[in-house]
Amino acid sequence: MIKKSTIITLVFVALSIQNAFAQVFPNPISLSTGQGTPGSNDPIWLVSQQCFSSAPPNPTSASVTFSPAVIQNPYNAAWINPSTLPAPVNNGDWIGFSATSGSGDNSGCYRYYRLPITLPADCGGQSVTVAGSYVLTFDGYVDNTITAVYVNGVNMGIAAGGSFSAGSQLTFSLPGPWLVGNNFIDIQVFNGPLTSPDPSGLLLVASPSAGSADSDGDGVTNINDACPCTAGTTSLFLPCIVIREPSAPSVMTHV
Ligand SMILES: [Ca+2]
Ligand SMILES: [Ca+2]
Ligand SMILES: [Ca+2]
Repeated sequence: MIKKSTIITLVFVALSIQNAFAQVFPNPISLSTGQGTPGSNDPIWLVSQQCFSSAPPNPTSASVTFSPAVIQNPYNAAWINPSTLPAPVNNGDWIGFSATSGSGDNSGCYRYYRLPITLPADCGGQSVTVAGSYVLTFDGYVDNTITAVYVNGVNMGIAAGGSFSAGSQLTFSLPGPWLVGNNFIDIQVFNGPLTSPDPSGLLLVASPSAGSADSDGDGVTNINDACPCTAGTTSLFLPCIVIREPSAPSVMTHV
């Protein structure tokens, strides 16, 4: 006969494991656009169904509705080849409103690309709601221009820029404001010029220029850290899963 205390212990262990899985901060590499088969829906990125001709509303407004972004098939030949980016950020691809947005999409208008992410309560011992405790730094390649970036509806005030060729990326950092639980990163993209249709797309990856940022202080920089907010070695129950394409060389460290 199983003792009541044993059952309680087993339930506690089960809840702890579930809790541990709920407390994983995403490694920045796992957030790249276009991680999937060309022509299929992006597994994590969404795009607004509307292309706003002027004064786009706040992306959290009810008037903005989203559907899955689509991995370009093929991407426009003038755009940077995503596989030429340095490992480990060569795991992404171009996305758009349809599989052929790279050939032509509405132009003279603004679309939002949205990344929903779920965040635990604290990063490296500091509340995630404290600005700068968890920082994501991205490189955005775009046709034609990134015009604004929002975190949970707050405009980050990032100067517009970026383009689609090698070296023309817009690099930007997002220090928050993060919430415990569900968060939204929204990238506002303007597609020009004023002819329609015209190629449009977005390739967003973690920026290698984030350099030495190390949120949990364990000596492994965030971009190479499978658990960027958990210092020390992994235990059996810590789900420090490296999400990578099978073909990509593994450089992340489980610490
Ligand atoms: Ca264009
Ligand atoms: Ca680290
Ligand atoms: Ca770590």
